[in-house]
Amino acid sequence: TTPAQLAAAIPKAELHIHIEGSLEPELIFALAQRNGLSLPYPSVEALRDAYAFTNLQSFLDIYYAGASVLLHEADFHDMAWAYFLRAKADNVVHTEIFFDPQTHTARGVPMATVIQGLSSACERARAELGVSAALILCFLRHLSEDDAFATLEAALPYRQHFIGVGLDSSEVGHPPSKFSRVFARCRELGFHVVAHAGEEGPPAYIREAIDDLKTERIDHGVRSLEDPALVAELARRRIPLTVCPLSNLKLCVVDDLRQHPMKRLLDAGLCATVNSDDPAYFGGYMNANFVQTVEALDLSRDDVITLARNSFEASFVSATRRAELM
Ligand code: ES4
Ligand code: ZN
Repeated sequence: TTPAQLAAAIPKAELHIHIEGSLEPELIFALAQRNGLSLPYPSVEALRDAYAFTNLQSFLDIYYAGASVLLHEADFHDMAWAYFLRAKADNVVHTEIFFDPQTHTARGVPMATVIQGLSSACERARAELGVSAALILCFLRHLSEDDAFATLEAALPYRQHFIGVGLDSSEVGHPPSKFSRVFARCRELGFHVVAHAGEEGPPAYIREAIDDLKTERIDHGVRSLEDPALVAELARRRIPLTVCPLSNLKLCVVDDLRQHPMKRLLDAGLCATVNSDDPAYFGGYMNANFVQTVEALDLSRDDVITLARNSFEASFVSATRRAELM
């Protein structure tokens, strides 16, 4: 077995996937038709041709536009189910899924519609595919902390349907400390806490996420390498990084996968993991990310095993499910 073949075959967990980022252009068009909406693109091909990003914001603009076709519970369910079929095909056995309720509630979609549609798909994935899945509610960091508090309030009647909270959207100019109070409340409530940091933002944002928000993982975190003391602390405390190689390539965080920092992160002793982020937009699901990274960086079989083991170590799976998986 080559390292790339092992990467594809090995059971793994996915910990950084935005479910709205799994919406393929074909499904965007099908849902638009089902819901009687018109799109500002004439065809699936024209929409896909618009997926040429230069940075995070240029991606987010089109990602939020794509999500606007989601109106009904069945739309959220169908989107997540399509992702679970892809995950299963890539030997993902456990997944922790981000969703962005504010993107939908701002358009008048009820919180119940969003959460019940996604949650029923998670239950179905476990029953029909043997894939365990949990939801992580993300606050949009370009909006206010008051808006995040209102979102938390609206979601609390459904609290049994999500295990944690995260922080995503436009990073630069919106440091983690903007959300200190709402994250403190979420920790009190017993939610797991994670945050995007150090994707485009500086290492200081990673420090704020761990010190101020007390996050249990960092989403992306690739810019940690600019601060050796920070790397040492992340390694010592085993704070995982959920890294997304094809995302970094498509958003021009790296020019070429051969320059991707994954090998340096592993060599620094960090608990780094491979994830797809927004697979419909960035050119591939879990195994596309894993295999292309292994090939570009000439990773070894041991590196592959470390990455798969890290994905379970970094996950929030229950002790009983962990025993089944590891
Ligand atoms: C995202 Cl790649 C990325 N970064 C920040 N926020 C996001 N939301 C969806 N994808
Ligand atoms: Zn992300």
